[in-house]
Amino acid sequence: MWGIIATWRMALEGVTEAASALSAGQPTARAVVDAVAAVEDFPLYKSVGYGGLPTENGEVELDAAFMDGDTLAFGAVGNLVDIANPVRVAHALSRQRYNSLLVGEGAREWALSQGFAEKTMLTDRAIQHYRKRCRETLDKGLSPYDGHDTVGIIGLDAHGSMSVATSTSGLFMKKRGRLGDSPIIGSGFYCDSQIGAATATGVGEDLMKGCTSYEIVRRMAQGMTPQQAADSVVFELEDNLMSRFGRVGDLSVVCMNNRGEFGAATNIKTFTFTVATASQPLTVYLAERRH
Ligand code: SD4
Repeated sequence: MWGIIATWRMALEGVTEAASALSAGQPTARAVVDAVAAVEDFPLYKSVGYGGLPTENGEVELDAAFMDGDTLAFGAVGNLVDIANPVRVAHALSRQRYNSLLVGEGAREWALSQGFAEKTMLTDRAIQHYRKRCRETLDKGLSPYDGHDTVGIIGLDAHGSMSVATSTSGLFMKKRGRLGDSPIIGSGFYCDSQIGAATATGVGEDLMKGCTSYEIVRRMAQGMTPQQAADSVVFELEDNLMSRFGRVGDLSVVCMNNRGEFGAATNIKTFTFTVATASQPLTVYLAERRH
């Protein structure tokens, strides 16, 4: 069995390539990292990699992670500025024994020392979009933190190995130095080849409160199906935060177990995700709020 699942439709092109690599028996790490890097490279996605929206002070600070489900090794970067593919830096860090999570200038220095390419990640289009959204947010009284599109991809290869990777420019209007869940192990991603993997997208400040991805994997280990684990974690977290604070941000997750069974849950109206497995062709699904 092999399988791949990704948040959002934007991952479609990368996932298509990854699915053919996995079906040809290629290892999961490469398939997943290449698929996330394809999303990072695409200039029209405003929430990931090149063309991502800047922080308040005009820099594109990117977060990314990679986790190997065989060894539980992970690597992650936060607030990385002007390096072409944060997910590749995260993957390289997962091979180090220490310094698994590097942020800011230190992450950039390490990436450069390893030969990763510098690239100006801020585009004119992103600047214009940022300004337009700021105006709309003020004019319409919207919350600046609404809307989300982090890419998270889980792969299962024909040898039974699993991995997960994430990449994001974080929340719109975030402050300089702000980290969300995407580079935080257990929150934005978790992967154990003996069980399964999960990844999240939405308001990191809330996803982190539930250690969301770890909790989904833990529930799969206890015998829940991926769908049961995804639904129960998202809606229990939502109820918990609503009862304590009276508000909750967007929470969306996808997960897969090591048999290629998958699940997805969201507390927003609709959330798209993409799946392909040995037993089903590439499909874009629309998850709906079910609570
Ligand atoms: C974060 N979870 O930084 C990410 C945001 C997200 O598209 O999903 N953005 O909190």
